[in-house]
Amino acid sequence: MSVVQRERTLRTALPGPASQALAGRRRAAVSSAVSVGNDIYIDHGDGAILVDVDGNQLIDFGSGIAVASVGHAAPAVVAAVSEQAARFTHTCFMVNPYPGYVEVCEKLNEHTPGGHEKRSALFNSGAEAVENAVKIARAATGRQAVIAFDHAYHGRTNLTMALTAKVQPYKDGFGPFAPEVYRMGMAYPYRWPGGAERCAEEAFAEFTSRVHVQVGEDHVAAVLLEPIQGEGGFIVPAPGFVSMLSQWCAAHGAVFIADEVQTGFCRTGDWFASEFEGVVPDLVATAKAMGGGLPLAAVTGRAEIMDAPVAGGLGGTFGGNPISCAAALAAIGMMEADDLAGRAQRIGERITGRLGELAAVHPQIGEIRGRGAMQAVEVVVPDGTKTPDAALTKAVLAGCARRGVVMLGCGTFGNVIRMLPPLVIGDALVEDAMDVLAESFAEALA
Ligand code: PLZ
Repeated sequence: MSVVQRERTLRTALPGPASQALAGRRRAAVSSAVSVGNDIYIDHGDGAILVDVDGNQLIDFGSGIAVASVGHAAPAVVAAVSEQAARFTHTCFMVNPYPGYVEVCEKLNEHTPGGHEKRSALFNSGAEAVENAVKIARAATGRQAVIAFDHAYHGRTNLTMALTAKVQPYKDGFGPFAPEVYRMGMAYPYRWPGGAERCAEEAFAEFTSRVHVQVGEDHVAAVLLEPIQGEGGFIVPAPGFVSMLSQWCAAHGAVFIADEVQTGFCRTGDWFASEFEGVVPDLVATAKAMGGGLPLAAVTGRAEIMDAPVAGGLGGTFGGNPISCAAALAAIGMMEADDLAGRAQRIGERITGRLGELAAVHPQIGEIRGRGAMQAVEVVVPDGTKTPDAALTKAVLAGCARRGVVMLGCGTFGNVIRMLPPLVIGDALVEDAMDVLAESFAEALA
């Protein structure tokens, strides 16, 4: 099933006839509320290549939203999954525990920031991890208020919808939302009214004063932040903002929760993005890449906080499924053995080099930002106003899709193109995908 040549090859126009037939069946069978970026149906994958049902080979620059960091059908993951499936697929850890769950928790405690004593608990999805982190913080502090930020994305369950900032499409028609969630301004350098240099200090000053006026410091159970915001537009907080928030939490007895669901597991060039500023979060929520493509999520943190909820207070039927744990151990093993964090840095350098060339000819690229293999461009009207250009963004993404490169958009204003290739991608595929991005920009602007 592995591909003969790891390269982009198109046999049909995209989407091809077999994909188009499936698209018709999808419209008849699948709720239209679950939308699809491109109706290109996948048959199998290999590394950073996805092969569709018409035999076209696509370059994956999205990794299924930052999941396939170790690549598609990584042999170590395939072997671990097959082996575990033949042993047993489920017992429920709360009924009959098994070694894999414990081993994944040990790995999480080892790799997350900080040398303090830690504990972990496993769940199924990023939203579930974030929601449990809030439960744990509330149990540990005896407080209720949770602070989240503009442009934040934390999930689609009721509590995480309340924590997510963007209304359209995530919250539209789905209220009422969970109470005791307070939203503060994000230190978003590109759009900070006072300019990027003053962004961290001013955003933090605004944070402290608004918390004092609206919430009361003693009521804050947790401050929840993505160390680089993902869905909100790959917003890298102004330097210093993350550490100021974490210090504020320490000073006021609040739990600092880093949502590393998208940034975690080598994506940004470190095991976790919090490490970049030397921040040690009290709790870290993880999911996505840790499972090597299988659903698995976790909360990891200070032992005294993690052990605060009542015994039996955390759990779930499927949390820490044995096959997901086996896949995670194989994926984490690859990250360790192949230094995928180092690889993410080099991928990032290659991508930003190419993006710099592109920005030099297209003033529509307002900003290039990101870290490691998590890079993006913000697309604007080139008249000095920074007006978001969602239409151009959409046209460029459509051009990439037609040429066989899976590239994702994001951003509160729908005007960010993000690059999240598998960390095992080869240089030639990165270059080819960046050529396609350049062609798609040129075409959309012609
Ligand atoms: N926290 C930082 O990025 C998931 C969502 C895509 P789940 N991001 C992709 C969509 O439209 O649903 C995400 C994230 C951060 C939490 C989550 C939620 O993770 O595994 O999707 O629940």
